Amino acid sequence: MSSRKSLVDRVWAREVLDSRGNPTVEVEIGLLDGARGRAIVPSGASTGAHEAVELRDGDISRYGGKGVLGAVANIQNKITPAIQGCDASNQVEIDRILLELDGTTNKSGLGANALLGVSLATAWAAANSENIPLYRYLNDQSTYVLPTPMCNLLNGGAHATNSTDFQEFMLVPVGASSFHQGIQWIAEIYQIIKHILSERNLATTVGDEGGFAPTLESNQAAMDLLIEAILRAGKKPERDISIALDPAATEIFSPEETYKLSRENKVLTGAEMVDLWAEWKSLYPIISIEDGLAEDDWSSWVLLTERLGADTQLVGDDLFVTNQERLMRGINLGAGNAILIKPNQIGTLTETLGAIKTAQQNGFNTVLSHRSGETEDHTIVHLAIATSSGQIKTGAPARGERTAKYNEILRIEDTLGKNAVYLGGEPFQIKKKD
Ligand code: 2PG
Ligand code: MG
Repeated sequence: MSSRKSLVDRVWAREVLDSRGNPTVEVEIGLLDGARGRAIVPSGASTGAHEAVELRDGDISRYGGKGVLGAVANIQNKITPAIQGCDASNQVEIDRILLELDGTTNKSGLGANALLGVSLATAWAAANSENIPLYRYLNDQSTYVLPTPMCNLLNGGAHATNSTDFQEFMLVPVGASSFHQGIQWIAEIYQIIKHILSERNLATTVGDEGGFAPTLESNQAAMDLLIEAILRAGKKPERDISIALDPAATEIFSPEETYKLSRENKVLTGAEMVDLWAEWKSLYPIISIEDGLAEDDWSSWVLLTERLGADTQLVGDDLFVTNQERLMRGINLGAGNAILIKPNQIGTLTETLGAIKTAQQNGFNTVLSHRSGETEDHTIVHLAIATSSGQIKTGAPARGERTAKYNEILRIEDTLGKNAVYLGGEPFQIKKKD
């Protein structure tokens, strides 16, 4: 609803800290009616080469070069004058202005971190101006699907040194009857894993996303540990809890176009990686594999989709980078059947919602996702609920920046009561091609 009151009055931009202790961009937008909206931009470690550019200062005298004062200055000096007086409830127009000001395809002009902070803070301000939650502002309906969580219990790869080659070993409470029951199951298993690790004299320290990061003898040992913990919790693998993986295979892809599993002293071709996933799928209740192959290894992705795509969710993260053009390429080639949605990979809310829509129209599943460097910002929860994505990936059921998301879903579940729907494993089902 457009009214004079929702015109942008003031913009504040500042440098704040993320969960890794690195600086990041926070933006607040104040409207003429006094409503305010705030957003903080997250940051990845295993970033894809095709992501929009995150502007860092590179001045090594501050934060080891990771400062974001340049992005903040771009907001203050270039973006603010251009959006002051614009209608915050016209998100498409605000984002169009941002893209025009940036003037590049990869957002290197002003920085995707500058653009996204403004874009999301605008949406929050507009929702707050109407006094409704963001998910309802974006999509007003009577019932909402709460996302089934993919919870990261064991961290490896770029998120924890001296652990597994593969980055994320996640559990999905597919058999729970509500979100709160699902998160309870996962939190209980989290404590059980800690207990098992202590029994074996393994480290109980955690990685970037709050999951444990023990030094295990092989990648497969992490799978066995998950199964043991599920069973000790009195739950049935597959019926109650399934496994989702994000090996982040781009990180182990070498210039020779092979995959290096350092932990096991193995080097695999793309086809051999596909064999490995097929073997794991036959041994474990795997419901979803994200980035099982590298970001530009399209032919192996097609092979994997042919082999496992009928009954396994194959999620493109680095492959698609929330980018509609790359997503369309995957849809046309038959590479993957789902997309990970990270707003900071693309830079504006309008483009993020566009990627979700394109995916949904083409029968691809959508998973809203955090980054490994996170904050208390919980915008992704609202995006997952507004778009009926049905899935969210937001780390361990521990550490404040991860629980900020889970707790927001718990709050919304409580508020919606009977109008909140939890679909368990259903959103992971693969849509049949006609
Ligand atoms: C991923 C993410 C989030 P990062 O690979 O999916 O889990 O990691 O933010 O480091 O890219
Ligand atoms: Mg990933």
